Amino acid sequence: MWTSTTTLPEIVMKLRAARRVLVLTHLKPDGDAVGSSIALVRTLNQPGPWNNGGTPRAKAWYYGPPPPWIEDIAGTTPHAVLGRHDVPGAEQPEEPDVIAVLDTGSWTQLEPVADWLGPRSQRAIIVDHHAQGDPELAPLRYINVQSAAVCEIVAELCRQLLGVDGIRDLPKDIATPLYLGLATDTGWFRHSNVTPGVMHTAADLLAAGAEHVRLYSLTEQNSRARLALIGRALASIELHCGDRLALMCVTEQDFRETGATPGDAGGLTDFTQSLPSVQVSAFFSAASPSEFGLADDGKPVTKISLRSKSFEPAVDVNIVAKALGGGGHVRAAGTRMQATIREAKERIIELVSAQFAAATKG
Ligand SMILES: [Mn+2]
Repeated sequence: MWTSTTTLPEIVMKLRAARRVLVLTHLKPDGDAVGSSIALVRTLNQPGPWNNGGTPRAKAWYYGPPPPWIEDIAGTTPHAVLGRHDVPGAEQPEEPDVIAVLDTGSWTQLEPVADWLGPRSQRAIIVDHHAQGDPELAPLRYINVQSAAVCEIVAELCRQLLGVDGIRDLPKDIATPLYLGLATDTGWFRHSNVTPGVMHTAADLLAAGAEHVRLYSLTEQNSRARLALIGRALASIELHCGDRLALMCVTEQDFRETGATPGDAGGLTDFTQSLPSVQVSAFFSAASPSEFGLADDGKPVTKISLRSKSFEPAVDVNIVAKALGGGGHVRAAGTRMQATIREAKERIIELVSAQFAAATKG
């Protein structure tokens, strides 16, 4: 069962007792993944009674193409960006006592380190807010699907680890990456996952000095290549299911001709949600097998991102993504298929039509 098996105070005890902690997160780390992992590493490396006066003992690993701003956020905080051919653990001969896995709990999202993590999974602790995961990945799991971002949970974890009264008392360099995760997972506080709790946490992080203006300009900038790619994507929009389903795509040719990279295709799924008739948005992007740690056997890979508006009849896009081997949340989910964009579109039309039919009946 994908449920919590532990509490934050118990995780705090384990982390405080650990001599070395490795922090892992999902492939192609986003703002929540990078923000939560950097915040936790900085917290564990803070000078304190639990780490012999401040010897750095925690480190984060990233894999899959990282966002262009990763070094600006991570700075000198111990971290490694593993390349496709890097062997996990080669540069870290000392074994971690605890492996903290943040913002995911599924083997497919940890593909590049799965072989390394497998025999060490008894030492892993998952902190996640996703609706699905692989329970056998770690015996200790703290999962809260109500949390808008894993950074919302990790903010409280950092508070308890440092033993401060409130989130507003966290050091500025810990508050800033936490704010990044909260902001990006809520679409800068616009999505349906925004709650009073999210705003309270955001306010506390701002009070702690989170550099929100720097974060926004750092992560929300467009390059000319990305704007050209957005132009291609907008030109590709198709409507189905009585204008309730919007499809948008970027092909391998679009990437080549605009000079855009896979990282430039982020956040495009939200564009078609601005059409009043649209309830479900699907975005298809040509991907290289290596992006997902797959062998390149010449088969095309299509990445699919799904969004659903919350008005009735509500469509659960997590069910759609799950049917294709992916997952996520009710309103935002994703998957990948070894298929052409055309084939992937057909499957999505089929699955979303079935969801509309079910929603109307129910
Ligand atoms: Mn997240």
